[in-house]
Amino acid sequence: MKITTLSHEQARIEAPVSDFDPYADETLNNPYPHYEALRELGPIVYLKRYGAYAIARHAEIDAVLRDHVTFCSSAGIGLANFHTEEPWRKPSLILEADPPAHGRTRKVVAGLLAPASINKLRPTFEQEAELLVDRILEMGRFDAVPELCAAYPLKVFADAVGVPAEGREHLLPYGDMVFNGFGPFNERFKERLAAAQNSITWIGEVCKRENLTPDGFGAQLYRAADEGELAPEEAPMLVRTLLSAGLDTTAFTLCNAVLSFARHPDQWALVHANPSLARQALEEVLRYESTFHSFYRTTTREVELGGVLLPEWQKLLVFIGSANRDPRRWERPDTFDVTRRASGNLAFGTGIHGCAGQMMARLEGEIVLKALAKRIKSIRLEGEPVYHYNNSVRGYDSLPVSVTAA
Ligand code: OVV
Repeated sequence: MKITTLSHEQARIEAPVSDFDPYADETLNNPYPHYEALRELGPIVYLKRYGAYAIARHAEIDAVLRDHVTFCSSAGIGLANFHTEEPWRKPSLILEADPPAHGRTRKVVAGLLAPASINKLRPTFEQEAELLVDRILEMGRFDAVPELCAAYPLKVFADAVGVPAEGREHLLPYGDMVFNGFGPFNERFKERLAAAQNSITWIGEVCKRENLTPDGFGAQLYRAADEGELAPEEAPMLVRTLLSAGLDTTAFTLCNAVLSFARHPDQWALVHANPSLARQALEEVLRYESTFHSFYRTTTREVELGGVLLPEWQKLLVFIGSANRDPRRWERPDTFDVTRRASGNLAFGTGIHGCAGQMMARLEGEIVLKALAKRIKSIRLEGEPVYHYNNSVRGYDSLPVSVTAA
């Protein structure tokens, strides 16, 4: 093989240029054919509407996420570059930080959310899932978003953090704004930002020590500050991280699970027949209909990626929702198959920024799916799902369904 060194000029010419708009309603309605087209264009493409490069194949995404030195997070994981543009809120101390600063805060939050600590929540989480299943069976026909998918994390996760019951309606709109912020500053984001001012105020208040229950994750973060593991002003910021990242995501994951099973009754039959498949089935939901679809990294130096030379401080769009459908990595990627090995999917990212709450998310998902599997024979769609448009996460506002008891 002849080894050649690309000059800047050659390298730029070799990146296919695309007019693709990842944030158009039409794209979000069904992004998968668009992802396929992007993957086929090449290992990396240039999105001229946004002035950003994009990667949609599993291999490049995995490599980029593992190289946090070259592809940093401190410039923001949306399109805005925090070095040149003012962020809409103070940057997250974990998500929008690089080593060494990232390591210390990440360690404290990872400790809270480690399996040993969250497994203690299992009995409570199971009880809450049973109560919700009782209710939906009684209703028979209902909207799965408010009655199940949103209700569950709004109860169990918000309780676990220790926020008051009153005002929890602010949690999802706040997270919605945060996740819109992982795209461009478009009309969608501007509208939600304008509409969510009261939610921003509420979040600011509940992150304070005096507004948190004494036994939750929030209080534990303040105790970590008492012990010198965190600076005093870092504790409320990390409570904010839990409340930003932990509600919309799990609510939408449950939406994607319910819809996937309603559309694939043969797959539900397998989980119903064998509820111990719940955890593995959840993993396949995360692969097949990933919740978090896209975000950015920023280059810290000139670097070659997929044969293209990227300049320093270049925004790079990473489509993890596409990596999870890449035929280079998965057999029959567009088939929802709960019997497959879906581990290795990038739904929670990978590398040092891999989701710190992923074990919590899996615990919630597994418990809900298992509770449903044990008692519900069929899940039927009874009307058109109402999609919730967001710049980076996929979920629903309404899922009219009916269920029948086992
Ligand atoms: C992973 C994630 C999503 C949203 C917000 C944050 C993290 C945060 O750290 O605030």
